[in-house]
Amino acid sequence: MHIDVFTLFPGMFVGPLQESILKRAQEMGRLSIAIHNIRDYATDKHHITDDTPYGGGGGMVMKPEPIFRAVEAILGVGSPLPKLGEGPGMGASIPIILLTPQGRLFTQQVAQELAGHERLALICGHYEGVDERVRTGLATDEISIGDYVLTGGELAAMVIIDAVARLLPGVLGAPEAAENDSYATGLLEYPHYTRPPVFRELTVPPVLLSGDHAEIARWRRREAIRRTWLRRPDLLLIADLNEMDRAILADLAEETVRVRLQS
Ligand code: 6GU
Repeated sequence: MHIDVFTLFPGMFVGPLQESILKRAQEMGRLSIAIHNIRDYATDKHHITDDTPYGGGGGMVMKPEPIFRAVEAILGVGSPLPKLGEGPGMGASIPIILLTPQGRLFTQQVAQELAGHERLALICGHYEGVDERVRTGLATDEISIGDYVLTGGELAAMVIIDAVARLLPGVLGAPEAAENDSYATGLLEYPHYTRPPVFRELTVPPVLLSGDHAEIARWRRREAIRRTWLRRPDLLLIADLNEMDRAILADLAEETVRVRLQS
């Protein structure tokens, strides 16, 4: 996959993309990332990229021309750029994703969807906002990474790159590593332990040392359901639960009632 990032702050991307799994993904040739400075595409003498909002009010707004020029220079002007609202079926066209707090929520499902593309373009919004014509005339999608406000789309772009990169074939060591993730299964992950068996009097659940793989699988499923029930009951409503999972859930509910009656 190739990802083009359009930003006013390319320096923010130095570091996070050059470490660990993202570094390896690039070295393996599974991922390439190009960071483009929007300012380089401003045509005026001072390379101005923002301006005051029409209608007044505080703050600055990112001007449309440098962003259009940058994206068209890199992706190729005249290539049929699909418009927002055309939905899926965009075929081989490149998603042009605007990153702002107004976008659709980024989830594991969206990460999987994006991982299916050969190429992505990410535009990082900044300041009080981006001229609306970037949204209506250039972007094909608009994404937010959560219900909070960041100073700009750069950190969001890095979050998306990270979440998408680890889904690309061959990037993670074991193929099952991504499949067992929280959210991929619809449940939070079960607790993990490694050596030593006793650390500061904290022990490892004996079942994990038993070598009984069927029993271990049952324990893990139960603990994943327990954790999801306690921390994110909203996920259980949409999780893919089988008969045995439902029995575990009923059992956990009973266990909780027992514990409450005891205390
Ligand atoms: Cl994509 N941008 C900004 N500025 N803030 C955000 C965001 C994006 N997603 C959540 N908060």
